[in-house]
Amino acid sequence: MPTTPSGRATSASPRRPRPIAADRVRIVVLTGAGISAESGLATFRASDGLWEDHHIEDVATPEGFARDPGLVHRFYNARREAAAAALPNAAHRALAELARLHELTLVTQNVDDLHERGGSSEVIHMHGQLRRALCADCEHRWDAPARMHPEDRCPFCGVGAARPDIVWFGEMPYHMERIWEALERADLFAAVGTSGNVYPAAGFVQHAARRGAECVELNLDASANAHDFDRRILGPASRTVPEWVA
Ligand code: BV8
Repeated sequence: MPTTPSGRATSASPRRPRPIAADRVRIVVLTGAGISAESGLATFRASDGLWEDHHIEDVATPEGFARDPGLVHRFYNARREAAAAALPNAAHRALAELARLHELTLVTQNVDDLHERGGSSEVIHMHGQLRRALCADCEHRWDAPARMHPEDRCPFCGVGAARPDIVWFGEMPYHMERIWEALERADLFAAVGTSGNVYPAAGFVQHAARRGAECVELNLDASANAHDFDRRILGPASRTVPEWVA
C-alpha cells in the first residue's frame, strides 16, 4: 500500500518520518464527513455550518438541546433518515480491505454507520452514533428509534430525557484513551475527508507525527491542518482511498 499512490501526492512538510520496514503496518485512519459525501450525506462545510438558520455548534450542543430539544431531535431525525437511505461507497469498502492487510485502527468523526455497512467490523465512533440513544440522566444507552421526540424518556430509569447518543461541542469524545494509544504506536496516520477544524480529532496528526509516524491526508482540498501532514492526496475519496490502499 504505497503512501504516495498514483494519485496527485504532494509533499507538505520537510519532516522525515521513520522508515516503515514491516509488511504489516500499524495504521491509524481518521475519517470525517468527506468520506460519506459521495454516498449522498451532506458535509458540515458544504452546509456552511448552518441548518434551519442555526449554526451547527448551536444545535449540536447540550445547551442547544436544553433550549430546544424539538429542534435538535428534528436535526438528528433528518440525518438518521438520510444515513439509513445512503449506501457505503468505494472508500468505505477500501478501508475494510485495508484492515485485512495491515493492523488498522479506524477512527471516525462520523455518526453514520457506512463504515460498518461497507465491511469494517472495528470502528471507533469518537463522536457517537445516530443509531444509538442516550439517557441525559442515568447515561444508559440503547438502539435509537428512527425518529426521537422531546417527550421521549429513558426506558431504563423512566426519568431522564432521551437524547441522541452524539458527542456535542463541549462534551468529551468517546474512546480517547484507545485512540491516543493507537496514535502512540502508529507507523502511518491518514486523515480522509476531514476539514481539520474540530478538536481533539484535528490534533491527532500532530500527535502521530511527533512519534515519527508518516502522515498523509486524502481530501478534496487542503485541510486547516494540512501543514502537519507529510503528504496530501487530492481527489474524491471514492477514487483516492482505493488507489491508496491498493
Ligand atoms: C471537547 C457530532 C473538551 C455532532 C461533532 C478552539 C480551539 C480548539 C478547540 C476548541 C476551540 N473552541 C472550542 C473547542 C473545542 C471544540 C472544537 O473543536 N470546536 C471547533 C469548532 C473549534 N471541540 C469540542 O467541543 C469537542 N469536545 O473539546 O471536549 C472536554 C474536555 C474535558 C471534559 C469535557 C469536554 C467535541 C467535538 C465534537 C463535536 N461533535 N459531531 C454531529 O455530527 O451532529 S463535530 C462535527 O463537526 C462532525 O462530527 C465533525 O467532527 C465536524 C465536522 O468536521 P468534518 O468531519 O471534517 O466535516 P467538514 O464538513 O468540516 O469537512 C469535510 C471535509 O471533507 C472537507 O475538507 C472537504 O473538502 C472534504 N470532502 C468533501 N467531499 C469529499 C471530501 N473529501 C474527499 N472526498 C470527497 N468526496
